Amino acid sequence: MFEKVLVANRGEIAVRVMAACEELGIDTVAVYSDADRSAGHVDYADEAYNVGPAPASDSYLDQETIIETAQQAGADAIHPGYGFLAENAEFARRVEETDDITWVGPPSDAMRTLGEKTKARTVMQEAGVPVVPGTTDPVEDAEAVRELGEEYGYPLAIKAEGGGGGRGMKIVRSAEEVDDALESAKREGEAYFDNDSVYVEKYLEAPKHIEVQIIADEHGNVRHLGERDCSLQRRHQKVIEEAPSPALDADLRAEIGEAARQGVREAGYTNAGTVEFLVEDGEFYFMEVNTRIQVEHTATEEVTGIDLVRWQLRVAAGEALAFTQDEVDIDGHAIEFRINAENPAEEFAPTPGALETYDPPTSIGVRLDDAVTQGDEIGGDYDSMIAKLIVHAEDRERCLARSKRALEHFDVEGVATTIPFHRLMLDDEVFVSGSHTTKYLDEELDGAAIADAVDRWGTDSTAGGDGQPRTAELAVEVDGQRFDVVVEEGLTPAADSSSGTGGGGSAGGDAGGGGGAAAATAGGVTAEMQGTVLSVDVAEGDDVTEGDVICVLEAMKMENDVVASTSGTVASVPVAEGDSVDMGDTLVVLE
Ligand code: MV4
Repeated sequence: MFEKVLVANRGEIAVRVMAACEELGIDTVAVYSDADRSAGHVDYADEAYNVGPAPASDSYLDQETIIETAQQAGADAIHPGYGFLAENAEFARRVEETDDITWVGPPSDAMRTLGEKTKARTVMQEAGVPVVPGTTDPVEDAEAVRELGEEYGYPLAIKAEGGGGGRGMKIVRSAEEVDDALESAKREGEAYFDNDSVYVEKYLEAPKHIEVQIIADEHGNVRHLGERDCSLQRRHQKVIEEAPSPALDADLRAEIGEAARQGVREAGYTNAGTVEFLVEDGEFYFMEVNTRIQVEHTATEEVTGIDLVRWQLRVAAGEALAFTQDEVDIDGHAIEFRINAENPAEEFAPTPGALETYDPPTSIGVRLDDAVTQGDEIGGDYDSMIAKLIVHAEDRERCLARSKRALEHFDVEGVATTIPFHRLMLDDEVFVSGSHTTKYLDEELDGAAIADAVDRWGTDSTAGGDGQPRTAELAVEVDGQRFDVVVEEGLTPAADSSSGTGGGGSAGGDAGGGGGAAAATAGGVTAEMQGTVLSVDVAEGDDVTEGDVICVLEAMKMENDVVASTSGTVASVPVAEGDSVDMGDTLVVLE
């Protein structure tokens, strides 16, 4: 097994990979950009190296620097995560050719073949996998496309050879549209993928997106780990993924899994990968292969109990898969929700900002993959993902109920998130029935319902931003019963410094005034409850201004900032860090 792995990525996937390394006893190396000096993945790693400025092209995509960093750190393998360099066959080849460093991924040759869509179609066809009716050779001119239109009927899809993720795909509904569509598909292919070669498929109007998880070793063993249903997409961005698909029966499931297995075997594939299919009217058609670990691999892990990233590392190190196909069992149902810093009411526009509150749900059946903590900034340099919430239960119905519970208890403030959208989906008849197709979000769901969901469940900064007064919550007790009341902001008493969450209190910088664990007025600042002095932030002779933190007191398992309620000079500090204090003890004397 490897001794030290460099993870060429950031965010939750970098942490996920490092977690697998840690359990295997492998040391971890992070790389980071100038924008990520204090990012979660840097914190998690055993060592970390700056690989350049914030733009990904100057850091996370800098192949040479990353390989040099691995050599400098003495790493014996590189794991690319997803995105960035993960599907770059050229980078994979460079790593393969570097002495003493192993590529944790498929062979670069297999990546190259499967990355070219007509080659991938050919490989699949040779393995007996059904592909969408169409060409396996590039089409040269409009006349050839029109002939295919005669043969298969319209609509057709013209797709760029290097394409994927919806880029470079044009739909043609009649012979008259062929010339323009062909030209524009070629133009996009050239612009995005440096390849103006295109091919043609029959266009399916409303398919489901079903993808099969594969893992293969270097000893000829290929296993599939069942499918995921990723039909809920917005402009080719997945938002919710689930395993297994609510739309497949046992026969189709077995058939599609077996097809995926045969297909990647034919391609000489090893490591983890995903075979994507379109499913319509009980038929399935190969679409493309993703030669990486995917964002939504977690849903498969939850239902199979198989640690996919651990197996990526083990097969890359030459180990054989230790389970047979028969031993892969699908246990219950799992749904992954992408929690992004985006405003669903504004076309899902990214909303960078600080996570003023970040309090994810816990308890049975809930997994959270993230790399952030409260107070972190969600920057605009990379994707907008804050976390992945993965919910697992015995069956889909219970998984939906558990998901409602988990999302209700996911508190985020400071940025807009996709949480209100997910809560909307859990009440949405079409999604709940499992019959949604890839068209559903873009063409069928009512946009007003999304805006309503954000109004109802969004945070203050996203809900009702229409000139109405901002409100705040206040807890009151009436005859011993607790009530949460909503009051207009400005009518609230000075913010209570003890109301933060444990540990986050001092970092949150809530210096709103005295109260809570201590009272800090001119003269003696006294502790209002028994506690421990965590830090003393002033010394004799210091001038303090109203609102300055004087010391931090831990009381009732919370960190409380003791702040000055008036300005003055510190006359004496009778306590020191680590002291236990009782209620009424003087902490600081101001004059
Ligand atoms: C298709 C298709 C229908 N018929 N191909 C979109 C992304 C790209 N990777 C392939 N895509 C599609 N290819 C044929 N022949 C419909 C889509 C498609 C889609 C596929 C998966 C998930 C969401 C989608 C949304 C719109 C269109």
